[in-house]
Amino acid sequence: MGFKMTFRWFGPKDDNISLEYIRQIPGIYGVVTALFDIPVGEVWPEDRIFELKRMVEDAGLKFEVIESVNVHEDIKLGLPNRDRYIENYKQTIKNLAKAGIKVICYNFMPVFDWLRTDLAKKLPDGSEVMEYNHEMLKNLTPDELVKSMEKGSQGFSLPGWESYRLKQLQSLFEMYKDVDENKLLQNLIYFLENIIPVCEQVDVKMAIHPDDPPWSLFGLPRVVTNKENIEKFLKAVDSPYNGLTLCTGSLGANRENNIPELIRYFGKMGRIHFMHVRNIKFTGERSFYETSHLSTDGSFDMFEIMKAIYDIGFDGYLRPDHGRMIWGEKGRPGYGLYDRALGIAYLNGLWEAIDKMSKMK
Ligand SMILES: [Mn+2]
Repeated sequence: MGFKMTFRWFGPKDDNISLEYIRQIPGIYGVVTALFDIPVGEVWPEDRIFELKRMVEDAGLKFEVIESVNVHEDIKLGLPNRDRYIENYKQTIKNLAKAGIKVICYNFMPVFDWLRTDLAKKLPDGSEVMEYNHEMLKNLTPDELVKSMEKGSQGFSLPGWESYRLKQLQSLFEMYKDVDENKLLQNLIYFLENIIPVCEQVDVKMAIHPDDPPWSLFGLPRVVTNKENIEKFLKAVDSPYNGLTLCTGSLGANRENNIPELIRYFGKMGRIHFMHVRNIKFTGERSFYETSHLSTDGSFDMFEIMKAIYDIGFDGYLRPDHGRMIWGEKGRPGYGLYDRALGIAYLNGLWEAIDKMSKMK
């Protein structure tokens, strides 16, 4: 028993970290990756998936999790066009299944994916971290936010921040005027009702990523935010294939979300297929920066989080999430090699201790 440790990799063209380096991280099982150049809504071609699979497997790593297959905005908006995009999504699921993919991570966030107000906040020790300052965000327009994210990206593409989509910002906001939280939830359920039977057929589990941060921004609705909301769409399409990516840093940004409790709750339902584990340090009611993974550096008790993952008998996939930039590394904000590798060593250490202590009793 035990989980499978993975590492997010952005592919041969857009990641400065090589698969050879990733393979040298102690305890690594595989990478989670994607075809980042396929426009959202299009079918992922089989030959491209197999090409990626070969590359990963030739490096001695497993290729079993995709993060992410993004959902077309028309599906989230519930536009008549959505059925065409859902058909494409189903075909992508089938193509991924043929290549041995077991879990697909995705999200259902309108317009913006994850967001931060500073992608390189300098800490006293010289390391750089990503920060979310709620007061600062309230004073930004959506356009200003996009500009600041692009400026901080160090020239790397940021996952979920595709420029073609952000060019249509005005019209997207216009279209979301009639979509409230309940409508968005209904659109998510419609999507799941359509794709989950395919997932059951081909044995691919869907794992929705929580909204980051887990509250409404710029008046846009958000639904993957807390226990009650998550339970609604898990129960509405009641299949083990309709599951979660439980991201501790995203859900935990809302202080009312008790992460170890949520892990136990949804874990016992058999609905957690993928774990993102990271720590954050609160600087205000809704403000925080992303620390190293260590409990004493942040606001979460990482021992309690790993203990909950252990206690539910988790045998799915897990990865460290955003790390700091340290040791002079230049790279995609949140996705450097060094600090995420340190995170893995630490999480593996906690796990070994928990495992051995539990067996001593
Ligand atoms: Mn995450």
